[in-house]
Amino acid sequence: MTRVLTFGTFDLFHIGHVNVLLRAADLGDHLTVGVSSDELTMAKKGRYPVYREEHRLAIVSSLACVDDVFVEQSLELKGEYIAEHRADVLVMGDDWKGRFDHHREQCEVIYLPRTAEVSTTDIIQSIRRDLD
Ligand code: C2G
Repeated sequence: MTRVLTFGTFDLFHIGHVNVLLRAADLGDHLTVGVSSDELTMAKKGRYPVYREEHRLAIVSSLACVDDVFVEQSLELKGEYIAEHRADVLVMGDDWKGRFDHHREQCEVIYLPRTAEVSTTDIIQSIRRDLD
């Protein structure tokens, strides 16, 4: 059984999130998703997510392609998370390309291309524009 692990904030859940999770699930038999905590998202992106942590976890865990979820507290704990969840494959979006290569000692590391022309930031901006 091949166990896949991936990470993300998954705020304002959109088609780019669906695509990466379906592709990650296709790489193995079991998919675990580390959903970034509100505080980690603030540290990564400089703003709190629109949807709070419990809601983002509930959305991601409700997907048929996702077997397990947990809260990702820090980018620096990847090695511990890989070991804890016995991951054979770590999947990341290619905006993180190269960043987690040192985990190749522990498991396979695959960067998947992002879906073009959709992002949480663009959705927030377009709602703001429409309200103005
Ligand atoms: N994504 C995508 N295409 C988009 C937008 C997002 O493929 N248009 C992917 C990202 O590459 C990532 C996942 O969707 O794999 C979640 O994206 P974010 O919520 O932006 O999360 P991110 O900041 O990449 O979190 O440990 C690392 C992080 O927590 C990764």
